[in-house]
Amino acid sequence: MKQILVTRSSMPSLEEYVEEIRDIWDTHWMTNMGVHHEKLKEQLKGYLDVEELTLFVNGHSALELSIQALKLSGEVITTPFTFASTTHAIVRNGLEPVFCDINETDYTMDASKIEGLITEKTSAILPVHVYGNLCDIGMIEQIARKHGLKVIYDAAHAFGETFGGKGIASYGDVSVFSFHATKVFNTIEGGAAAYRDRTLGDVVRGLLNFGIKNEEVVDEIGCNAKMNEFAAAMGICNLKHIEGEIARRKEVAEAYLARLAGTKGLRLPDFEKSEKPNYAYFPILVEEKVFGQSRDEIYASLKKHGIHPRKYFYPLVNMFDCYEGRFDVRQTPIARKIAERILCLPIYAGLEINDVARICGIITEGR
Ligand code: T4K
Repeated sequence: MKQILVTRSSMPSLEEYVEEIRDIWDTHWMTNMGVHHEKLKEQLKGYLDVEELTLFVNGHSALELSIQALKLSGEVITTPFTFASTTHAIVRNGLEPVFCDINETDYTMDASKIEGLITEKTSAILPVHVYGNLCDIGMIEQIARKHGLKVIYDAAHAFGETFGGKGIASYGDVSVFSFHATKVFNTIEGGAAAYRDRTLGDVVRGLLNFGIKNEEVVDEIGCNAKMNEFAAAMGICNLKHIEGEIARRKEVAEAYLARLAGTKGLRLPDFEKSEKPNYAYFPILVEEKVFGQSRDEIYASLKKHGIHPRKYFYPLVNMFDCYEGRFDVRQTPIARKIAERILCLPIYAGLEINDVARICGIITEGR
């Protein structure tokens, strides 16, 4: 049986990639900020519309080291409706995550609930532009200014998006992207961070190479989080095709919307709310009583047909086994409700429209 996974990495042609990496066989320079690394960085600065960008081995390291560089203390207000990385990055920095509930409509942090969670220990807010849905940037920035808090946006899902006509990473103190194989734009594994304060960028660039300043000076306790040349070369190739990638994803998203629109009990994503949507995910919210089937029943019937959607993000981070006894999931009731009802359908550039039709048929006829 043909298997359709939630996503499938976009790749350039083999010839294109080989051409891009050919010179590495002459130079033998494979990592540590080589020419491909620098070339990709410059290209991405243009595409993401940011003045400064630092590349990383993955999005998680970008998040973890940016938090370290900000020298935060105490508590960080964040969302439980996210990938493990967001919270782990806070905890691995010795900080305490404080979970804010999310909006019913776009699943981002409910900015109206942030102030109620601020204590004298709060040092930052770490919201997520989940599925590429942008957070309430205006309100978050206003609260941060009023209370003297740092803002780190987890923009892992928001590659290429804009707000107010500016690149999404123009907001907050830091914005972090993921270039993992499953993302709209990939460097196999990879990530990046953009900073408001240039000096913060300098600190992070030190941290991602063990804190080595020069051959004789090591002035930070860093680690190794450098993007290598093969990853950067993949990024250079993929960036050439990014407009086609997003256009094709748009076709897939529109095919889903056309077939599922008006289905009672299913809430579909609203791409029109974004200035420049990237169609990273296609989450549907299932209201069992109205639709006639639960999220888990749809998940199971699709699986029977070789289709593998994902329950991003169930369980919530504040329900993870590794955090057992530490958080109370009842404090984020909306997030809990959404996590029990959400299902991300397959979406990627190579997904055929007749497969989208088949997926929609299984969903709607299964009731
Ligand atoms: N913040 C947020 C909000 C994030 O969502 C993420 C990552 C991060 C931070 C951290 O960024 P990174 O450090 O990862 O750069 C996947 C990804 O591994 C992860 O990057 C992503 N979020 C998360 C939402 O999804 P899994 O555990 O679902 O991956 P996996 O291996 O089950 O793959 C999912 C599907 O992707 C497969 O069924 C098929 C396809 N796939 C996968 C791989 C590995 C490919 O087509 N090619 C591949 O090479 O986490």
